[in-house]
Amino acid sequence: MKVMDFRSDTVTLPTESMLKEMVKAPLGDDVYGDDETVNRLEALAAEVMGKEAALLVPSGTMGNLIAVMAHTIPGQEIILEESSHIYLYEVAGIARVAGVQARTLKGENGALRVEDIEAAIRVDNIHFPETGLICQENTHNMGGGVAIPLEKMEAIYKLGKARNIPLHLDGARIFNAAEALAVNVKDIAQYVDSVMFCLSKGLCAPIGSLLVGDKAFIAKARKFRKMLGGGMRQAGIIAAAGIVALEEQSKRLHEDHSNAVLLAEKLSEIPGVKVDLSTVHSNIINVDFYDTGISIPNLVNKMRERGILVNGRNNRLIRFVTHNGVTKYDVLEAVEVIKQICE
Ligand code: TLP
Repeated sequence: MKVMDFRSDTVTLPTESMLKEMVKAPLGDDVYGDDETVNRLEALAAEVMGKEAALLVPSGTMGNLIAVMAHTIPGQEIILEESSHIYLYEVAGIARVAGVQARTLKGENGALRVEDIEAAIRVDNIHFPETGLICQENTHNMGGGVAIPLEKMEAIYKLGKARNIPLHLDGARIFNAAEALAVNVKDIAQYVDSVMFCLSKGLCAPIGSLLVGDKAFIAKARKFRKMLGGGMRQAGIIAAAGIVALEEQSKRLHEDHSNAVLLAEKLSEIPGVKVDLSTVHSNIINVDFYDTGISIPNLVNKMRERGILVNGRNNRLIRFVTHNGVTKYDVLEAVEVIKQICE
């Protein structure tokens, strides 16, 4: 049976050119700084994001955790959107490992409001922790892949700078955000001190994320990476795929975005199925199946039996993610099958 996997863009397989580059990559021990290919990827990542330096880490989760550790001291409080990945899906690493307290704020489709952040910043009081960091996410995963506009990020940046609070961006899908906003990734990254972005999602690399920031921040981050066991040896094997991800795969994301629009439009024609088309900005869509009267676990199983893999979000939403492994024809075929399931 043909399988159409809409669970995540993390399921993408390395491309032919990645596999070729991995085999011939010059390698060395990266803990000594000797891996030429890792050094090349880190230099490229810093340049692309307009920052001084970069660090290759095994996963987005580790990159975010290291960023929080490098920006804060234990006992501080950090501001996050209440459905952000760092808060919901990273096993409370910020609490257990970084030792900070989360102050969550309700966003609008994932976007934090600058007024809410201003009100949440702690004042000097013997009872209060200090606010140590403001985190944002762009595109916003739980918000349905929405791209947060630059003006909002700029306003938050100005507030952070005025109050001397650093800013971190979970930019796991920053290239999708740049595509959706029709800007360069640098234009987004300029409004934060550090960005974590993933090579292993829509960009198709098998493993790896990067953390970018200024030199002093990355030097601190490098030490925390070692502490967490993320110091890798001949990591050029994965960095080689990462270079291809940045150079080639970042240019094809518009295909995933148009497939997401097609999928959203076609699914919303099925009776009982709803998609807020105004939130379909990138490659993630949240689809509301509540009015079909079929439970989400049941729908997910029925789709699986017919070769369509998806993840349920809650008791009404299923998330669909488009990526290099699904074509326009897969989208149309999947819609036909889902129509039959919902009838
Ligand atoms: N997201 C995964 C799952 O963990 C939910 C997915 O399939 O979308 N930030 C954001 C915004 C993410 O979506 C993810 C992964 C991460 C960070 C963590 O990256 P990894 O999986 O590399 O640790």
